[in-house]
Amino acid sequence: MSKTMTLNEFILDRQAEFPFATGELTRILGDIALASKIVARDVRRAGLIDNILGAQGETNIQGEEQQKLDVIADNQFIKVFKHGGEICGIASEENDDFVAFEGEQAMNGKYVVLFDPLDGSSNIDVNVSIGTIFSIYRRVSPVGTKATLEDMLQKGTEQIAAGYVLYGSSTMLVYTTGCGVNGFTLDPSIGEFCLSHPDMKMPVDGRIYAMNEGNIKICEQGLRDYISYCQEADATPLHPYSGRYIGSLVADFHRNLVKGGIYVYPDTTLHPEGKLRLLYECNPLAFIAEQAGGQATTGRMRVLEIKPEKLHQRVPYYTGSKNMMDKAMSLLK
Ligand code: P6P
Repeated sequence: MSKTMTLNEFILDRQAEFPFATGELTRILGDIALASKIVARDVRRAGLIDNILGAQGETNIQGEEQQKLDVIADNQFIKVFKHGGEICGIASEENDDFVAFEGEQAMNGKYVVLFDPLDGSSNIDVNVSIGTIFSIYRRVSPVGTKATLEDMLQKGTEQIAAGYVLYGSSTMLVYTTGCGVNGFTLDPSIGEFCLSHPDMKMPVDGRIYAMNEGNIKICEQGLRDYISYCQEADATPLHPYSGRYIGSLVADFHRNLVKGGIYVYPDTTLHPEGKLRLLYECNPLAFIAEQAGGQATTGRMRVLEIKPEKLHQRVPYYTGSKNMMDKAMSLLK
């Protein structure tokens, strides 16, 4: 029985892969792990704590009704980032504008974090898996000054680390620093994330497609052709594919990472730019997908190459197994 390796031990063990950090990444990922454990605790009790269930009664910049747990999770992550000493500013799905932290220690931070504190939160009240998604960049503004919007609007190729936490049947943290993808499962008995999925690779093929097919009549013909291909009974030995749509991006993405598959949220007549947000949903998962051997595009270009223009910019999103993505892109063209 090999020794259990905790997240901290793993990061220290792989420190050399992260050349310009003297413990900085350890502290940032440690902060994310701490906040995730607290959010996981609240998610596990959401049905019991009346003041958590239900909407906050406000709407965020996305025009979405904010769930109380959304706000609690957002505050929890901001708190650990603000006091961790490595982060000079953040951008979050739940905050209209980015936040440049005050104080000398924070302004000397070299990194910014962009995150969706609780993606899929409409699933909270029906007890379906939800997730946190995060993306870490080195700041481009001078150390010692306040973080700027430019720090937040960097291409996905500039990410130095990215990952997600899945609050599912177990709580998992999956991340990459550009040297592969590794997954850690929270062991509640010791309160530690332990390495459970080393060197994760997205199967090159799969037979699961994830799309809200309610949009099938308002998306482009090429995608309709691809979904028809997935549903053909004898196109290949893998056919027909299975349709699986959880309605929680992190859960759908994680299943595809483990089993192979494709997730699609296209531009439609209702969402002409797509629904998912580039900076704190699409880019971090695209980094992980590519590091695991998969792909992530807008249907027209590699997501990581997009130069962001707005904090809450939306893009059409296709991500998954290489062969499935190749087929989908060929039909979109
Ligand atoms: P729809 C959740 O709001 C989310 O951002 C993703 O987690 C999820 O995949 C998608 O939107 C669901 O959107 O329009 O299918 O309900």
